[in-house]
Amino acid sequence: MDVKRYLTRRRNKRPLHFTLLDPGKMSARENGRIGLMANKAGTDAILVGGSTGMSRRKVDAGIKALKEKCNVPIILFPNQASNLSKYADAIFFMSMLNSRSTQFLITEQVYGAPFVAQAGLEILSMGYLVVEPGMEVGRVGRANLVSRRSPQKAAAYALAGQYLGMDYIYLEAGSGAPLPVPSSLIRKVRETTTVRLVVGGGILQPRQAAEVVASGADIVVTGTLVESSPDPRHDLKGIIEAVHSGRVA
Ligand code: 1GP
Repeated sequence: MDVKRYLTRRRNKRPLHFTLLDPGKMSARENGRIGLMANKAGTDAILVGGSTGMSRRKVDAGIKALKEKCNVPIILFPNQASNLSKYADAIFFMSMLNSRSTQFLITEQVYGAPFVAQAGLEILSMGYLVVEPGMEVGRVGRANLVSRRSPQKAAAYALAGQYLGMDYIYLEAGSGAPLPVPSSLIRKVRETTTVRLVVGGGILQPRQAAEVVASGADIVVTGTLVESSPDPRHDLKGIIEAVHSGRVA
């Protein structure tokens, strides 16, 4: 599967929704079950990643279960080199642009690159930018968080990522954030760059997803929603419709 081509073709029609699943938090079977539900609800791709309780064995098993059940691309969204899997369709090969630690800027990437080459994983290059409050990923990644009131700073980071050759920029508020990345910040990054813009963290309502898209996001990511909602199928459908149509049904 040529994932980049698939995503470009789909994005040319409408904004995209990705579902983030964490094999560190659930069994492979559960991964497959939720992936199938998200696939049926219309999600455009599944990201596999997480920051705690991960191992290559768990990621391999989770991805195999997803590949059995789903027909959308399964894309690695890794937190470290030791959790990569050859079974994915592609990898967001990413650097945390605002980390204070060389580990997340380049060291994990150096460890992971030979594995990625040997596995023949398709590369989607990404600059990852953590915005306040940043949650667990901001803490673990030792991020110099971008203030919610600093659209200029976010745009400068994103432009630097673009100039370094990154095709995607991910604006991340952190999984479980009380509020998504603010519209003013998304808009400024959109106006300043030509990258594919991914936005995630704290998106639980269709209204929030529609606003993120209206501000200029190409791709909206939700994770927590499927884990926390009492009716995930219904809630996910609402979010996906809002992303695809750009408005709340
Ligand atoms: C985390 O942006 C993603 O990397 C998803 O965040 O879990 O808050 O949806 P949520």
